[in-house]
Amino acid sequence: MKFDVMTLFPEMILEYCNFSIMKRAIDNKILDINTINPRDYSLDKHKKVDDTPYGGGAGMVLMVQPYIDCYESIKKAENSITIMLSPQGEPLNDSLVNNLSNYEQIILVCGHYEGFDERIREIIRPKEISIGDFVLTGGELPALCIIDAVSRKLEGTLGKLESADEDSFANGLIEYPQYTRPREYRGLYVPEVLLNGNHKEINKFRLKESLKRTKQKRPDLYNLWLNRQK
Ligand code: 4GX
Repeated sequence: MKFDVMTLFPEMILEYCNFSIMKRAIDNKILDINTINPRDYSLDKHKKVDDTPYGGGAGMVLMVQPYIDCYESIKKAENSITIMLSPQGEPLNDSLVNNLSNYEQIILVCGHYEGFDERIREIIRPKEISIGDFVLTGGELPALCIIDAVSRKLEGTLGKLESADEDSFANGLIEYPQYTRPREYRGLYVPEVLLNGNHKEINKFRLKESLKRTKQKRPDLYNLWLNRQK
């Protein structure tokens, strides 16, 4: 899968992807991360990419020309989608991440400052996605959230030991508590059931703990789970 990220700060994207599981997936050719900088497409003699808003007001607006020329320079695969990161977008969740993992190419458009000249949206017609109801300074962190969450769904990204079918949202519940050595620490013990090798009992314990936590911490997810059991 290929990600093309349009950003004024390509190092933010590339640096994150240079570690841990992301780096391994890139080295193994499961992932290809490419950045394109709209500033390189500015026709202005000072390479300007933003300007003051028509009608007045605070802040700057990203200019249509550098963004459109940059966008049009990207080679589009047959099965590609363009996403703009924005607080007005569709909320990101596990099912949207699963849908995105079926594309061959994802183009991510990151903004900064007050936002884009509206004509950028009109011409590109991107899908808009939000990572939550709060305001960031730029679209790079949300773009990385999408890259990271989608990448771990791809075959071969996670090892057997980090399987994605066993994570929180595979069954719609919050994760059960986990323990490793030592058996006792400051008087706190690992639950006995995890030590006896009875996997039927262990699975029963883990499901019970997942349900208890989900009911308490995320009643919205708990109700969805209950309805799915019917
Ligand atoms: N989930 N931001 C984008 C610039 C901007 C403003 C308006 C388009 C339209 C965010 C979020 C988020 C801050 C990223 C504003 N771009 N993005 N940026 N929450 O807060 O996705």
